[in-house]
Amino acid sequence: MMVYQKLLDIRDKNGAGYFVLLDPDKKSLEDLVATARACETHAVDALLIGGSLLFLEDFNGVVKAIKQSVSIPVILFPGNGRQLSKHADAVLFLSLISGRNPYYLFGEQVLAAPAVRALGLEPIPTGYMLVESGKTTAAEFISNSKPLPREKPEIAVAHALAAEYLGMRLVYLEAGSGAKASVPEEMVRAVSQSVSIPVIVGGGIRTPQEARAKVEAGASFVVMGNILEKKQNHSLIETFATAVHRKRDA
Ligand code: 1GP
Repeated sequence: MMVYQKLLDIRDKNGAGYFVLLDPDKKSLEDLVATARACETHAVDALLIGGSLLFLEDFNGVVKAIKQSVSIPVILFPGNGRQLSKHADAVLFLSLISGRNPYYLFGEQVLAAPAVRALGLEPIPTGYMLVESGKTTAAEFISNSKPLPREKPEIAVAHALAAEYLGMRLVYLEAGSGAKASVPEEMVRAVSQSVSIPVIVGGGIRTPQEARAKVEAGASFVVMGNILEKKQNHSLIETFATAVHRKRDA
């Protein structure tokens, strides 16, 4: 089964899916593998691997080691075309649609597309939208693009609709890793009610209640990275999973 279909099935079964982002620059290989295993044990639905930069030399080796330690989907979430590996199950094929920097809208994608095909990766076309979150995030700085204003959900809706009409399969509302404030529920709700493709929400989510609020607002998938890197507390993973997986309140 294709990974995209698997994700839809997970969402339908659990109410929403819970993804954990592993940034290979932020942990040792041993820690990454241990966290990946803990994620699988504690009901995480899929792992995302990627970051805005890549200092690490052996990206491929890291993805291989993680893939060999878990059976949940391992999905690349690349900050650039260097972050590709045949050992992953799929790649979020991102276009940074909130910005107007042509390189991140369609430039890097052209360079990466032949590699995606050669590596046999399933590309999942994803409209990636940065949302203002109180401070400059790495994604914003590196991409040299403006985030969407957080108090203007209608602008986010217009972008998400355009993504759907262009054939994208996911919309990712991103406050940025370690963001001061996560994407407002009002925006998550407005976007989720306007498009028929699933909405992923990530960046700056620090508590299970906050994760739950994104699901109640309509998010199909919730992503967490930083909080797990900081706390090294594996039981926290399960608390988040339970919050995300509870079926929506009627
Ligand atoms: C970043 O959405 C992810 O791309 C996760 O963000 O690290 O803040 O949880 P955090």
